[in-house]
Amino acid sequence: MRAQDETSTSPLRVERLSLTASLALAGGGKAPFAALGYGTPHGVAWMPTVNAHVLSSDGAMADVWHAGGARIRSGTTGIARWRTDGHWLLGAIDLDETAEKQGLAELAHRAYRDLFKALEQAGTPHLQRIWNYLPQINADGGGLERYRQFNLGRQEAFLEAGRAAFEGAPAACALGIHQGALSIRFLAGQQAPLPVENPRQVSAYRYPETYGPRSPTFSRAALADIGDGSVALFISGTASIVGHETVHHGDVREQTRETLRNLQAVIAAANERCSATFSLAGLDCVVYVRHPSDTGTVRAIIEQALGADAPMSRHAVYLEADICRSDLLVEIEAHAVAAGQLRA
Ligand code: 3EB
Repeated sequence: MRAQDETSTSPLRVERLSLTASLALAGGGKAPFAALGYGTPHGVAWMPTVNAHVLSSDGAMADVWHAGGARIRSGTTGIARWRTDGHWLLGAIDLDETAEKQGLAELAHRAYRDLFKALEQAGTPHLQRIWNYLPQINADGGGLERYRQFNLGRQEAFLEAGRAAFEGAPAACALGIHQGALSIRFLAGQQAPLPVENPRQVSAYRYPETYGPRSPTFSRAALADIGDGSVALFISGTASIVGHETVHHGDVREQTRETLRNLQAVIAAANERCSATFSLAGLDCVVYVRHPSDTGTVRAIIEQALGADAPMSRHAVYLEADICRSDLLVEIEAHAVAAGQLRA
């Protein structure tokens, strides 16, 4: 391999592990590149966590990301902390609103401004995927729902930074947590991923104004070349929305079924854009359930649809969270890796 190739490739990999198994990776004092914890302890620098109750019986879990670069650097940019191997970056922002004078729109704006600065500073300019967790997402924040305030500040920051706020926006999810900090996690790299939309849904960045003065900033999914002949599929938070409207109000069973149809549709659209073949059954997903008492019902429908032995059924992490529309009861986000290449 030529020296140039060595510096230009750094395969990215991900594995979903129990808390114990993921912490064991850090034995010998060498932490992995980075991880996203679900119900994991606070204060593990390489494993930012989500302040949400884990509803699945396996307890705390983590998606551990491995990056191929030889040297891992960590840093902070304003309120953003990050780790990079020089090719990939995983960052986190945790902003305690109670200590701030600003409203959520301003805080989201500030958080994303620092996020973009961090990407520039670390030399990994392209966002691959974002995870947003907002305390009290559906609560009113002075005449405007907090999620809608968040959308205001987020879109403004994208526009100000000259980043794609419509076509080409990164894949993302935005969930509500009961308490804690405004938490944003982000994965970035050196090449722009390929955005994917869902033909059953209006693009979220084109939602009509009835959903708020500024539209949400995300694509339905994104495909990324992650090296060594593999493609990653990042699927944004997906819910029971057809067109731009919530369907199956108050019916968690049908909302789950509609969500699975939406996931199927976005996977089919993604498969058109690459030579890899992704399937619903093979996703590593996080299932966000508004009412913990619905967990058994949601799980039963997923297992009915895919079989209890499907990797998606076995690896799913269930978290208690509010969804960004108060009429949504369930949302699923996911990632998967498969052999193949992006189509030009
Ligand atoms: C939806 O389809 C459901 O604001 O970043 C899904 C994924 C949702 C991402 C976001 C919101 C976001 O509109 C909500």
